[in-house]
Amino acid sequence: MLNSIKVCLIFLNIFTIFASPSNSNNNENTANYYPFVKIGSKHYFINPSLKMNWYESFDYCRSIGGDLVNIESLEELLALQKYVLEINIGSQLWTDGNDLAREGRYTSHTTGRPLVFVKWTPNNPNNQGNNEDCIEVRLEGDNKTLLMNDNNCFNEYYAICQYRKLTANDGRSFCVVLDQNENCMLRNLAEGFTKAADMFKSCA
Ligand SMILES: [Ca+2]
Ligand SMILES: [Ca+2]
Repeated sequence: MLNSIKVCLIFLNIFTIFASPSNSNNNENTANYYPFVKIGSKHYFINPSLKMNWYESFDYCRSIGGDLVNIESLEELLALQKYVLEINIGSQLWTDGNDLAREGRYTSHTTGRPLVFVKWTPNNPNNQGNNEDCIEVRLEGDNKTLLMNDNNCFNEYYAICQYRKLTANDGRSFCVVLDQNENCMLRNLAEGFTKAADMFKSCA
């Protein structure tokens, strides 16, 4: 069992090595983010042909390499507002915010932490019918302002997915588990893969 865990960690660590800043030039290529598009400082994807309940939306975003959006600032909300207006989707859209675990305590399902930013529609969140635990964003008023509202998690809306990036913390967490020899072995293995990839390139 321990060996299986180590093998998993080894492959995850190899992935981290290849996804390190030394390869960042490729990662900046927009094509690598497909179908996500850059809006402000993040990459997002909204499927205009798919409305889902909140749980399905969360699974859907995970299945394409993302998470339901965790809106962290007014700048991010305004950038999304501009994009939603541009694509003229004109409806309600799910975010990852919810108070499913404890009524009135709104957390990000992506980070597991309290929301760092909220901008509610008037008189919300109101947990209407004691049955509103998931946060949508919707265009409100003549000014078409994107604002948040708690709503029934089983309502079907579009999902705003955000691209999920490995962070430096992900790399560190694996290194803590592996000892120095194993990390050296991984580095050698990664270098071996790089050399093999170069060899195949020269064949082409
Ligand atoms: Ca609630
Ligand atoms: Ca509400």
